[in-house]
Amino acid sequence: GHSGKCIWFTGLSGSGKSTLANALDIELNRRGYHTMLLDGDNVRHGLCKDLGMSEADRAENIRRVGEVARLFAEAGIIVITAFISPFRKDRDAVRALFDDDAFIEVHVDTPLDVCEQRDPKGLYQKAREGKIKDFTGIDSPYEVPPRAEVILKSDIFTQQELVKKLIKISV
Ligand code: GGZ
Repeated sequence: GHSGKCIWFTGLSGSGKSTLANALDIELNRRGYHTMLLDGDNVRHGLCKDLGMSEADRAENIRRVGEVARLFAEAGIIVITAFISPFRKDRDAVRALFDDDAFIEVHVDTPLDVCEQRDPKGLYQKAREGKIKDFTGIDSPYEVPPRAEVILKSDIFTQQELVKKLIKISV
């Protein structure tokens, strides 16, 4: 299909990826586009429930999500994904599955200290206490995307402003 593409959100836990991906999904549906939203909530309990948070397991998580995204994009659907996807090589491998104009990398660029202050699930606190290991930004790296098509500053702009920017680049 022509309009199928993948809008790939990446960013730290608590950066606002899921919230923005959700808001974009709703707005695209409102405008009549067929979309599919993939995030940890619907993927890590099913398709990827055998995977943990090691570097190798994250790579496999992202690989599977990328392949699913490609299948649905080929069917003409706008696929929106929201995963930390902290490793550049994993994101670039997904990018390579798509035509140049069919993969849009969106970096939700919220500073670590802001994410940690939000700490909506108390995970940063647990990571600081050593109760969660390999936590992104604490004891596992986040590799900033050097060439993201979109960079969103969720600590500076409103959700409405950011969704407007996303719509412009999505359709
Ligand atoms: C980072 C973790 C971890 C570790 C559990 N590091 O903010 P959340 O809670 O709701 O989303 C995060 C989610 C990360 O899953 P992803 O599939 O997005 O990760 S990746 O793309 O790297 O494969 C977080 C929670 O799971 N979580 N343990 N160690 N986030």
